[in-house]
Amino acid sequence: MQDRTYAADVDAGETATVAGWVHEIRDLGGIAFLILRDTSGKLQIKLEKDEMDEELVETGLGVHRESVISVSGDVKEEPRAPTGFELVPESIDVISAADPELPLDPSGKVDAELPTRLDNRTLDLRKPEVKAIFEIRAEVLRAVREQFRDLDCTEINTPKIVATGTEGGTELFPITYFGREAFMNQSPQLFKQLMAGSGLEKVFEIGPIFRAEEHNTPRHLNEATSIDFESAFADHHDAMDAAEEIVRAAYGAVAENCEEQLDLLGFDVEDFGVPEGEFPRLTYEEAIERVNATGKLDEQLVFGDDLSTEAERALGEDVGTFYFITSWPSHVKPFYIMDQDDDDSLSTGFDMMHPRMELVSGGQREHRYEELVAGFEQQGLDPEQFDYYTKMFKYGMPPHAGWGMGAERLVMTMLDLDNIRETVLFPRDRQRLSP
Ligand code: AMO
Repeated sequence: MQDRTYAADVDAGETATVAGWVHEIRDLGGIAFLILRDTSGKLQIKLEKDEMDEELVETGLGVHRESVISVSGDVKEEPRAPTGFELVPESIDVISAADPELPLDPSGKVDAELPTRLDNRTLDLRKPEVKAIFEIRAEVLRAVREQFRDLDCTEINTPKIVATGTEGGTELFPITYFGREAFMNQSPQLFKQLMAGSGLEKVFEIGPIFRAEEHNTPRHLNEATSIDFESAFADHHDAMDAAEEIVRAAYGAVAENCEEQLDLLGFDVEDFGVPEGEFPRLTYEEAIERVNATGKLDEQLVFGDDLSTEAERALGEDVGTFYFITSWPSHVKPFYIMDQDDDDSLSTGFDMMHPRMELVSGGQREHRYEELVAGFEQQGLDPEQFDYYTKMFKYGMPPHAGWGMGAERLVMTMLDLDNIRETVLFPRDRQRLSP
C-alpha cells in the first residue's frame, strides 16, 4: 500500500496520506470536519464547501461513520483541532464503505451491553479504552515471558487434545478423536512435570486450558489462558518465590510501558500498585481462623472446608495485598501434589491470592513412584490410564515444583475489571461459542 502516516505522527508543513476509520462527521454548514481515527489516535480533516473541489467535498460528506478512508493533503497547525493539527485534503478515497446502521458505536457515545460488544468485537476494539485492555494483556504476557527467561526457563508447548483429565473428571470436555474418546486439556500439568524431569529442567507454557464449568460467573471461562511453570530441584517455597517474581514483573512492565493505556482506563500511573515486598504466606489453618475472625461469614469455617467465594473475599479484604495460602489439607489437593514431610495430612500445595480472588495454584509434586501411584488410587483414578506419565517416574525423576496462573485473572484483577470476559477477545462461556 502507498506510504501512510499515522494520525499521531503528522507534522505541520508536510504533505501526508493518512488512512483509517471515519470516527465522526461534524457538518457546521460552510465548513465540515471529518475526524479520522487510526490505531495511533485521531486527526481532523477540514472540508471547506465553497473553496474545495465539489466532488471531494461530496465524497467527504457522503461517507458513513466507521467507513475506511484514505486522505492525502497538507497538514496545518490548528490549535482548535483535538490534536493541534488538521489535514486539508487534496483527495479522499473511500476504501471500504460502512453501513449507516452500526451494531455498536465505537465513539462510545452510546453504551452497549457486554454481549453486544462481544458479538461485535472488531467494532468494540476500535474504542481506545477497550483496545487498551488488550495492549496491556499483551504487555503482561511479554513481560512474563521475559521474566521466565531470567528464571532460566524454556518455553514449551504441550498437547491440548489428550486421553485423560488431571483436574477432576466433571470439568472435562469430551471430543471424538478418530472414533476414540478424547478430551480437551484442562491443564498442561502432567506434561510440564514430565519436562521438569527431562533435560530441560525448568519450563513454562502459556496456553489454553479447557474447563467444562457449568456455571457462568464473572471470573470463570470455559477456555482460559494458563501461565504454567515447573522446575526441577525446586520445592513449594521456590515455586512461590517464582510466582511472586512473575506477578511483580507483569505489574512493573505495565506501569513502565503502558502509561497511556492506564490513563485511558482511569488509573493514575503514579498510584498504579506494583506489589512490593514478600507476599504474606498464611497457612490454611491461619487463613480459616482469620476468615472466622472477620465475622463476615454466616457460618464459621472448620478445618477441611474449601474457601467459598465469600470467604476469599472476606480474607482478601482483611489481608489487603497479594498473599499465599499454604499447607492445605492433603485431601483437597490433587494426586500430583506432595504431602508434607512431617505430616501427611497436610500438603505442600499453595494458592496465591489477589485480594479479590485466587490467581495461582501450585505445589511441590510427588516425584516418588510408589507414592504417586498410591495417590492415584486414593483419588479413585486408574494409574494404568496414566502409565505414559507414571512410568517416567521410574527413570530418574528429580524433586520438582510448579504452579498455574490464570492470565485472564491476572489482567482482570490488575485492571480492576468486573468481568473476566473483558480480558478475552472471544470468550468461551456456557452460552458463547461464537464468534
Ligand atoms: P487450577 O485448576 O487451580 O490449577 O488452575 C490454576 C489457575 O488457573 C486459573 N483458572 C481459571 N481461570 C478462568 N477460568 C477458569 N475456568 C479457570 N480455571 C483455572 C485460575 C487458577 O488459579 N494444574 C494446576 C496448577 C499447578 O499445580 O501447576 C491447575 O490447573 O487463576
